Amino acid sequence: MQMRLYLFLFVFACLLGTTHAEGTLDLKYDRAAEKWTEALPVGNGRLGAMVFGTVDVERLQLNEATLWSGGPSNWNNAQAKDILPQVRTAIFAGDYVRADKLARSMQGPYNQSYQPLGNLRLTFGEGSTVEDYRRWLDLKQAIASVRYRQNGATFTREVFSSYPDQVIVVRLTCDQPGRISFSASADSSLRYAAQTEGGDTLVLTGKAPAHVDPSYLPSPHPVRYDDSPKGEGMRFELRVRVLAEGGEVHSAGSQIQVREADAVTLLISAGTSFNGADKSPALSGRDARAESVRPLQVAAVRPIQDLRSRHLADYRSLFDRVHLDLAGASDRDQLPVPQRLERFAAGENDPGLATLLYQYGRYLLIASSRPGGLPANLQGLWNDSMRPPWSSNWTLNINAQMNYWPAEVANLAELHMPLLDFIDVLAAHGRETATVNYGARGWVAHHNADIWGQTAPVGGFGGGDPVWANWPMSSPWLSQHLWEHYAFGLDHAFLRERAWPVMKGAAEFCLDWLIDDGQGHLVTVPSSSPELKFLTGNGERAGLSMASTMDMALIWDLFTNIIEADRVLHIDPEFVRRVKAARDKLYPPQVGARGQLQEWFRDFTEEDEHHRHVSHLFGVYPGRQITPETPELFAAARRALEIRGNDGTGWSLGWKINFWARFRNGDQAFALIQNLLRPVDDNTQVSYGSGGGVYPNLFDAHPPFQIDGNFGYTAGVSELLLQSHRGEIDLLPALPKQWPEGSVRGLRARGGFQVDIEWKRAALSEVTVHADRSGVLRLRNGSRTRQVRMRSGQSLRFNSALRTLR
Ligand code: FUC
Repeated sequence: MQMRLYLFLFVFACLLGTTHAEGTLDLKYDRAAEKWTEALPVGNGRLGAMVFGTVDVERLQLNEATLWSGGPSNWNNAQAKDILPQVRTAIFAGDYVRADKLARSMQGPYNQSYQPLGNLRLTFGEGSTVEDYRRWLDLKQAIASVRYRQNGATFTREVFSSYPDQVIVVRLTCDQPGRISFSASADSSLRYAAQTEGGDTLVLTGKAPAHVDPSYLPSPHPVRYDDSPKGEGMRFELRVRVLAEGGEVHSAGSQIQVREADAVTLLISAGTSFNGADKSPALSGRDARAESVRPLQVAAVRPIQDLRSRHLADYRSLFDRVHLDLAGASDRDQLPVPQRLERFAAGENDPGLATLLYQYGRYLLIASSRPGGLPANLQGLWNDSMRPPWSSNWTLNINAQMNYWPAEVANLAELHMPLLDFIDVLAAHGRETATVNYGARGWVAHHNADIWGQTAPVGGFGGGDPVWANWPMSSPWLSQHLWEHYAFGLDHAFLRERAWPVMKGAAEFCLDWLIDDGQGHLVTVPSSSPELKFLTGNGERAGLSMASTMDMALIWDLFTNIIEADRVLHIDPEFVRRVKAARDKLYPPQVGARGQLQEWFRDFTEEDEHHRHVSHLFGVYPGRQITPETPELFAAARRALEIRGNDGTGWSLGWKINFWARFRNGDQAFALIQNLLRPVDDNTQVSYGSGGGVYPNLFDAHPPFQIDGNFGYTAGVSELLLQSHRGEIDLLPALPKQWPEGSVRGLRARGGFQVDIEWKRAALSEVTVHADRSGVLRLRNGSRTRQVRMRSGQSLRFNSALRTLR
């Protein structure tokens, strides 16, 4: 058995041409994908493909980030303003069940759904037996490859999605001339027509539905097209140009056929009529055809080597910034991912797998979030369903934010911009919602957002449970992202021009939303702790009460960031005075009977003590209200986390890694990492309880697939190695004992620093800090501290005692 394993490893290593001393960052497989969660993702922030790697019929399942159902609409609900006082009265009277019932009438319509673009299929025909089949995704190059031998020839397929050229490139080669023959076709689950153009190009045109109901809503007609002349619906076009070297290319019906070529390049381009959140994609949309033709024309005249080198230069300029090495490479690097997952689940340590998943999070952010585009949605960019789980939208009570936790610390700050741009859309729409629904100033957004910038509570006018649908706290949470972008990079112009107006708008809403509880505290009413119910005095379940711990923590965070921003900007002293006064009166965090940080303003019993949401710990992470400097609350928060337990959905496990990092407990964090890396077979059924893990392609499993857990993990591992939320750079605050040796290069810390850390025998051995801005560097390692003034552009090296090295 052992012999066979080593032989297998050797063959695998030779086939991929890698020496194991170097280590790889490849996701490897020895068979084609059968299920979608085995296929490998590529993306350039806008165009995505899932590559199956099947020998006979290759399938690329395609996405374009702007392809959504619906169009702009009015989701605000003026009736909400009249109901609000009634809800408040019920809550002050302790009638929480009635408050829940009333709040349903404050809702608006459900949001729209992200749509799949289509499939490109390359039919090679049945050949003879396949030998030495390999498939892998190389994270160092962002290229998905397939290689196999058939009839004495070796065939290779490579797929990448190029950001500079805005096309997906498929390159087919063979070590023998004239051996590549196939036919190419395209299809879609949306309404479409396929044809060919010029003998070498597939063209698929279509229109998206005017409305798609969310996946969780039972509905007799969930997908609705509008065929009337002025009917809503986004137009789209997919084009595939087939460029062969040698052989013949011609069209046959709606297919392109290639005969006996030496090599072939396929260029995939797509466009939609999306023209911004406020314009009807049907009536005042962009020209989807022009959008898909333009990049194709330019790319088609570039030699394949140029397409490839332009892609690599762009990708590496982002990916190469962070290098993580957890005890070097091992033989396991050569194993297919499913085997590695099984062994890890059986208790074998595999630091290379932890590294692979870490860098996969960075890879996925580069592939799904690029400046000028939309932010990574619940599935990043990759979706094959017209009714994807939770509409594949932006869920704002944890999920969309978690997607961006690694952006700053893992040195991909410009990839944060799509979220920050999207927040501008929500801030504009949310101003209207605040006025119409609540008669409040500033801007508000609720639990769900879609490409149209939905800001009202969803729920279909009463169908959604207020414990999730009516949560109105997105504006303070999203504002944290603007502040963090500043805190890491110290770009003053950004703070003044972009961040401040949005943060101020969020604070204006909070100031209007907070009311006096009659005992000198400011409280939010109604208020929920997403998405957990509590038991009322008479044993009923309710979701709404007042001053949930998360609401207060979010508002504290926003107000604190406003106060700190003011120290730099000094532009609105009167407003900041109001914010300060309000912060002092916020209902404070409470400690409950179990010694735990309370989740609600009273020590209610939770409906489920192991619930996936851990909202009351926002102040620990991603907030910074609860730290070792607040020892009682810190201990109570840790107790609350212990009560929640170590299981949960994928994203819940990801969040808990970050919490344990902040609690400086690497071993607990590692226990969560073990759970997060649990192999999940193709379980597409929604599970709200335990059962998170990863699929064979390392996509995070809620289940079903949801990408936030991937990003939460990458943020969490960064947080184990470096923290900077307490005004100092804390080195190795929570190193798991399973990673005694290692190094990380290129992590970013607040204050404009980049940090390289090396450790041996579980202790710091050396650290190098590079200052992107002039300022005071405060370093901490355990109880050791060091303070030095640094100039912009300067690098300093320190030893384990934090003494400067020459
Ligand atoms: C929230 C979570 C669910 C899921 C969904 C997208 O509703 O409670 O677990 O992540 O968002």
